[in-house]
Amino acid sequence: MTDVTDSAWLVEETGFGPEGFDRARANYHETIFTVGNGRLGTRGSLEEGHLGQLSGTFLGGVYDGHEVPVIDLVNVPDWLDTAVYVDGVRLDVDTCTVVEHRRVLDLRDGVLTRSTLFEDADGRRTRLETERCASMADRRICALRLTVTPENHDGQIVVETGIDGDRRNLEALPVYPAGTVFDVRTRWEKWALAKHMEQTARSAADTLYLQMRTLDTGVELGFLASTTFATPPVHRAAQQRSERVTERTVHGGAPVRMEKLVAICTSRDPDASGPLPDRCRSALAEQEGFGSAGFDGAGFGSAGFDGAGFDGAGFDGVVAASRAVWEQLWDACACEVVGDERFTRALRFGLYHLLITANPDDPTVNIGAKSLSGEGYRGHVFWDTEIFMLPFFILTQPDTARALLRYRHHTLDGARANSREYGTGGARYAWESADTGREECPQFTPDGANRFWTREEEVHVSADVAYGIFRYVEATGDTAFLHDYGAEVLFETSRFWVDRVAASPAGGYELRQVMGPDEFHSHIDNNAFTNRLAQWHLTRTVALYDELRDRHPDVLAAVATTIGLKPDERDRWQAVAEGIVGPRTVAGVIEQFTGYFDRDDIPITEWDDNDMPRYPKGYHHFNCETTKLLKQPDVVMLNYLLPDEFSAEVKKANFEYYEKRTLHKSSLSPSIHAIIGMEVGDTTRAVQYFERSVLVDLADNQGNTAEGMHIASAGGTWQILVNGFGGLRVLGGRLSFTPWLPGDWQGIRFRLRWRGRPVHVSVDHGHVELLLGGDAGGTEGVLVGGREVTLTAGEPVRVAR
Ligand code: IFM
Repeated sequence: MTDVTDSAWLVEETGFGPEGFDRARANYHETIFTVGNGRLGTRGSLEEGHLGQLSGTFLGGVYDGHEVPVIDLVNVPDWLDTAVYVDGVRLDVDTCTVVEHRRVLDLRDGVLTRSTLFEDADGRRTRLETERCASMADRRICALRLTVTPENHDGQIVVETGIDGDRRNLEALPVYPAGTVFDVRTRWEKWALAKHMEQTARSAADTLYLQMRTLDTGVELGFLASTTFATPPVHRAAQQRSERVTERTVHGGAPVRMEKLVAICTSRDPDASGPLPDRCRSALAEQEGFGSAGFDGAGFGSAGFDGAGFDGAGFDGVVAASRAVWEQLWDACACEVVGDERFTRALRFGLYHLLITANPDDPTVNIGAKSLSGEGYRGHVFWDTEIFMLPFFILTQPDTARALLRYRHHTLDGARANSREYGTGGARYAWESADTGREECPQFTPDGANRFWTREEEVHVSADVAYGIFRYVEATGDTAFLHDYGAEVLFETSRFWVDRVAASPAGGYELRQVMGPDEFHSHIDNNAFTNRLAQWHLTRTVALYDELRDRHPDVLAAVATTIGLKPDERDRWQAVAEGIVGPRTVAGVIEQFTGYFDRDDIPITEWDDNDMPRYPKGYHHFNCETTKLLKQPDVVMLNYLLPDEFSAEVKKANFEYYEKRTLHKSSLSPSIHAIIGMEVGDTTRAVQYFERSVLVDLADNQGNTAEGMHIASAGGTWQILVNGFGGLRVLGGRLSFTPWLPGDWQGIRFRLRWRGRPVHVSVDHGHVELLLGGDAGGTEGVLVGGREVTLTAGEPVRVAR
């Protein structure tokens, strides 16, 4: 087991006795124990499986829509697929008693370690230990190590391991009477299942190879597994049947120790060329020294039977290489609540999940609302990326931020088609996007009972993408990105806005029939958030156009040629930006949309155990239209996103007004109220929202972590640390820190990257300490509590608060 040297880096599951394995929480643990590397995620399911398990491996960008109403992120072949038998009895939680069970996820290197002691009906006790990881150093590689140790017997041990391609996605649960509860063993069996793959090749000899193809999208997926044993098995048989390849090894002595390396290559990998089996083979061969005979044609025998199995780097080598990359990742985003292990662990846990779901090397993929940790929201990409997660990547892992934004450029054709479909020009980003950028948002709830309008009306996502681009360029100075990709996206989305607006009878332009971030109100006109962000988008794009025209005419000419841009379009963007109607304001409170102030004011009077509001009696997700109740922040979100543009009084007035009416029925919501709560002085509420947000998945406080991580909330939680407690805003293009700390905290630390240089920030009750990194001599002007401070690289600065 992992050495417990720093428990603020470790997430654990522990059980003893008859309840040693908590079946009711198995799916929750599968989500939180997901291992991954940005390219793929594998849920933390037990290798041997059990009733009620919801296992899955997901590869970024691998979607399929075969015979389902809405495209799915495909649950691809299971590379873990391993079972152990003792004298013919299978070791699993359905067959045996679990005497002890412990798992530890080490956030430092992404290795999930397990130790389970099983007892069978005849009293034989056998310990099964595993370690697994998805390599960060080579995203094609996954590794598993298995140790089987009999504790009170000398029974025969058989290990079966392979690749299982017989996988299904969950499709829909039939409608049952309200209140129906299913046994945890059978709950997933009630669901209709969607098949998304067919086998295209397989072989089972020295190595195990399975190739599957997604049925509609035609993505080929190659999985090649190679095993080595510390002590040669006495017998080995490779087996194959439809969609599954395995090997069965019989062992003459104990303990049994196996290492399994799996290479996963696909036809959609960037720069992929050559046959998939060859690419998988060379990926394994590159894992220096790993049981080479197992896959080079010399035969399993020489690697597996001569005891030479662990000669080379093997599992440890994969982990060591991966750990070296993890160290760099953590170095860039280290953070801590000083002296508070629980919050530090929870913050790191969120960052771990962000890091394992974003791939800096693939600009054709993005992050789904449940990351690569589950099937919730079918792997679709929302505004969650640009508004909740991108700030973390921009300010700590800018290469990853760049790749995430390039996905928007990659899917621009899909966005163009979306816009055409709704009768406008340019490009309109999908509310729910997958592999092509086409709109994938369902129109109805799965039971058909309720209509969603987000697909048609939540158009602010196009401005959110623009917001992400401008914030990225501001923080990194990466004008090459702007020139090569950003400008085209910004121009095309600006074209969408000028077609989407309607002339107002009172003069100017309106945006009608929209839905703001608060999704309780549909078909509304002039949502303050949407209007203002579209205006900001257009204004910034006009400025960009002018800058390109004046300073980079070649760049402008190239983009203009690509998209057929005419000079008068710029003037139209400006005219619409200047003419978009502003919101009604009463005593500083911005009306969320036209007529909002006239809706029914239904008080929130009850809060749950997490101090989160309950729906007032008689209200639910689909009937708050006529009320002032909000699902999640809308105006308050706007105040946060454009900090330069609203006075302290306006922010306070809006927070106080909308806080009373916000139900926080999205996991995205509390983070924004935490940050603005701190800014306007409602610190009690702010801390409650922080706790809610930071523990959303570890404490499963939404009750649905089983379906996947609330990954936007992890991004929002990082923003609470940095923008809330750290008080970071970018004002007039400069970093500005106005921290606030709860009285019982010692301090916080976090690291940022600003215009190519690291900035280390440390805050306690007396001081803010800042250290600018990078080449000697570099300087950066910042604000601390409103005072100007110049940072010089390598020289720590301590400022009294
Ligand atoms: O994008 C969010 C939305 O704001 C609220 N419902 C869930 C979506 C996906 O996380």
